[in-house]
Amino acid sequence: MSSQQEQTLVLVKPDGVRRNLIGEVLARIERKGYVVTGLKLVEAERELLEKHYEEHVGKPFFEPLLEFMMSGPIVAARVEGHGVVEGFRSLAGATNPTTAAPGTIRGDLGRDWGAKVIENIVHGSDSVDSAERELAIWFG
Ligand code: RTP
Ligand code: MG
Repeated sequence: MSSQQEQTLVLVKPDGVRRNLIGEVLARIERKGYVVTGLKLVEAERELLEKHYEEHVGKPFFEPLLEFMMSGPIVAARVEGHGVVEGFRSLAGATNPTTAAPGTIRGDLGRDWGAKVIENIVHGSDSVDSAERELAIWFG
């Protein structure tokens, strides 16, 4: 990684993969000018997801969230660029796709399907520290 570059973890969640949105998500990242420096398709195991979502252990949506994240393959991407952590969160939009702003991934491509947990196509690390922790989990 070049000096002062920043990295983030982006996941295309199982709903995004099922809806054939891998290319759309990666295209938006690339059109913005960020660089994909790692990419893989993963069937995530519970143990990995419990680490990834450790901040949500004990919340009512934790079990449905894990079930959702184990419901199909996930695309994990390491994405690089100055300010990319905040920048990708901005591209992704708000957590709830019903109210996420149009122009964002979740706002343009997501909706409420009546699932037990919010299905919102992508994950992006929420801080530089989270990114470092999560990249270690998904990319070792
Ligand atoms: P993410 O971590 O996946 O990038 O999403 P986020 O920061 O916008 O949202 P966060 O609060 O970290 O929640 C993680 C994921 O859990 C699901 N969720 N469902 N009330 C609910 O049904 C609920 N709350 C959260 C979403 O999939 C959310 O992205
Ligand atoms: Mg989060």
